Amino acid sequence: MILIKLGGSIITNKEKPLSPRKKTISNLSKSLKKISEPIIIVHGGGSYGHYWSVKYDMHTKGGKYDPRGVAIVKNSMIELNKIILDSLLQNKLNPYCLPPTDFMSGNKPIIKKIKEIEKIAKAELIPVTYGDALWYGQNKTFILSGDKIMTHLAKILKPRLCIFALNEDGLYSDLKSKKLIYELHDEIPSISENKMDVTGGMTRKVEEATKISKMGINVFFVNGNKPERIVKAVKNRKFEGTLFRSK
Ligand code: IP8
Repeated sequence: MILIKLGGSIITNKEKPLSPRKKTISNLSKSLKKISEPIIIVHGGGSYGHYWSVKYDMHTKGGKYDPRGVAIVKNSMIELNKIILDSLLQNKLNPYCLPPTDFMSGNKPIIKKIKEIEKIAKAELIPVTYGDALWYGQNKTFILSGDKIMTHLAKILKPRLCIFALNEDGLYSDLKSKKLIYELHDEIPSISENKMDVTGGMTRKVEEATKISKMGINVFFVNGNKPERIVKAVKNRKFEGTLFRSK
């Protein structure tokens, strides 16, 4: 089984509020169609969820947020999720919409529910979930990042490979020359940040990837604009991106 995170920066234009990159999403769907193994998709918030989270001053640490903000963030994620589902359907894939409230209780994963997701994926359906604003009791809400969801799912489901599709070729050892790091073991590379990201952007992604690789699972950062690279990686032909090789 393969876990794939479609980053917000690849499925939306992060510079422009509420702007899906429909052509890119469709190209990604077409490539995913070429994968014969069960897959689970997680997607980020991009210029939907993050845009509204910033507007309403909501952050991952959680708190008593403006209910209007919570409602709008959740609604915007459903909108973005629908765009992804529509694209998968149009490309003859069978997505199974799975809001994170289906398998999270506050900030805790529900193990039994997550185990069920594997069965859905093995039944030729593609579970599709996403980062979201989640209630966690006592009037508090937090923003659950899709990156964090990847770690929760990886820990319980032990996929063969975790893929993060980004708007970059991978991680760079030097941001100026954009020299790509092909393989990482323990070292943490230097990272550039995007201000529209309430869940910690690339730093968070690298943190989660490191946690997952320590579980004995390979993690691959790849350019989502070149979706054929995802297919090649899944088929073990070539890793054109950054591979966090597990121990
Ligand atoms: O883009 C965050 O998910 P991420 C989703 O995967 C929201 O960090 C609601 C901002």
